[in-house]
Amino acid sequence: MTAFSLDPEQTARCARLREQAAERLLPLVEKADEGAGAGAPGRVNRPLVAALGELGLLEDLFTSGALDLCLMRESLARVCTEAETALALQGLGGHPVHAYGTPAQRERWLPAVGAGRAVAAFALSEPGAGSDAAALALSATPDGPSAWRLTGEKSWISNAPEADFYTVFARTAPDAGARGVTAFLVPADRAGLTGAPLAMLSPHPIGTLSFDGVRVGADDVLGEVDRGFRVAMTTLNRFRPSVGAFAVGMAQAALDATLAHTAARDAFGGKLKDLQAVSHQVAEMATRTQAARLLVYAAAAAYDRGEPDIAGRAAMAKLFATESAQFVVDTAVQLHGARGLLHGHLLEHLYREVRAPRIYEGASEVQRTVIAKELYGARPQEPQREKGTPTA
Ligand code: COS
Repeated sequence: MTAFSLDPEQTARCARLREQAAERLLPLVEKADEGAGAGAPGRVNRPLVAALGELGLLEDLFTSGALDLCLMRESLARVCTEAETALALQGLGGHPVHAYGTPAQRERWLPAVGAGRAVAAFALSEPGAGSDAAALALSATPDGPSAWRLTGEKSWISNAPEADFYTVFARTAPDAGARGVTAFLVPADRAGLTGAPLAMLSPHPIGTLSFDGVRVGADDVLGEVDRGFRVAMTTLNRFRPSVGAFAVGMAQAALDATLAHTAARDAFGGKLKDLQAVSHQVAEMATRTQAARLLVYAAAAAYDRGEPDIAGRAAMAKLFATESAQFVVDTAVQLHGARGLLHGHLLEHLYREVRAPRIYEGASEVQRTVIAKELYGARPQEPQREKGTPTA
C-alpha cells in the first residue's frame, strides 16, 4: 500500500469480505432478530461467531497486521455491523492471550477463539473507573503463595455475561495506580463469577460482572504480576485504529445510502441531488469519510512498522474517525428525512450503532489527552525563538 491507496490485492480482499458479509453473515443476524427479538440485551449471537470462524476471519485476527485488521473491520461494517463487532470483540478479548499468554493458555483458548467456538471478552472498565482506567479497584488479594481471590465489579463489558472467558484487569498492589494492576485470564465457569446483561442503545451484547472471591492462580496471569496496565494499553494501541475503521465502514454505508437516495428522490421539480444544499452536504460527508480512512490506514501502517508514536496516532485515528462517522450518519439521516428514522431502516440502525464508539476503548476526551501528552512529551521545553531573533 502507498500512503494514498490500497493495492489491488487488498481491494479485492475487501470486496470478498463484503460479499461474505452479505451472503453468510447478515442472514444470521436477521434470523436472530426474528427469533430472540431485535436487540435482546446481553445475548451473544453464537451462530454468527461460529460463521466468522468458519470463514477463517477469526484466525486472521491473530495472524494479520493492524492494517489488515482495519480493512476487515471496515469491510464488514459496511454490510453488517453485528458481524464486525462480534469479530472485533474476539480480537479484543483474545489479543492479550495471544500477545502475553503462556503456551498453555494459548493452546487452551486461541484455537477455540479462532474457530468461533469460544467467546472472548476484555474486562477493564468498572462502575468507578472508566476513562481513569488506572483507578480500577477490583481487588486481587493473596490467597496462599501464588494465588489470589478476585473481589469486586466490572461494568460495560462487551460479550458479558455470556463470554467463555474474560481478560480481567485487577488490582494486586493497592495505592500503586497503573503499576499495581495485573491481567488475569478468567474462565467464565470459575466459582464466584456471575454477571448480568445491560440493556443499552448499542446493539451488541454488554453486561456487568461480579467477582465474589473468584480464585485465580499463577497459571491464570497474563504477562507479569503488577504489569497488567501495559497489557491493557498495548491491546488498546492495536485496536484503537480499528475502531476508527469500524466507524469509517459505517460512514461509508451511510454515504452510499445517501448517494442512492438523493439521486433518486424527486423534490422541487428535480432530484434532491440537484439542490446545492444537498450535494454540498454529501460532498462534505465524502470528504470527512475519506480523511478519516486515510488517518486510520496511516495509524495502522505505523503500528505494523513498529514506529514509536503509535499511541498518539492510534488516538488521532480513533478520535477523528468516530467523530466524523457521527457527523456523516447524522447528516445521512437528515437527508433521508423521516424514513431514515423508521425502525429497521439502515440509517436508524447506524444512528444507534455510531454513538458508542465515541465512548468505548477510550472516549474522545481520552484520545485528546493521549495526543496532547505525546505532543508535549516530544517537544523541546524552551519556547521557540521567533524568526530573525539573534541566537547569541
Ligand atoms: N501504550 C503503552 N503503554 C502505555 C500507554 C499506551 N498507550 N498508556 C500508558 N502506558 C503505560 C505508561 O508507559 C506507564 O508505564 P510505566 O508505569 O511503566 O511508566 C503506565 O502505562 C501508566 O501510564 P500513565 O501514567 O500515562 O497512565 P494514566 O493513568 O495517566 O492513564 C489514560 C492514561 C487516560 C490514557 C488511560 O487511563 C486510558 O487509556 N483510559 C481509557 C481506558 C479505556 O480505553 N477504556 C475502555 C476499555 S475497552 S471498552
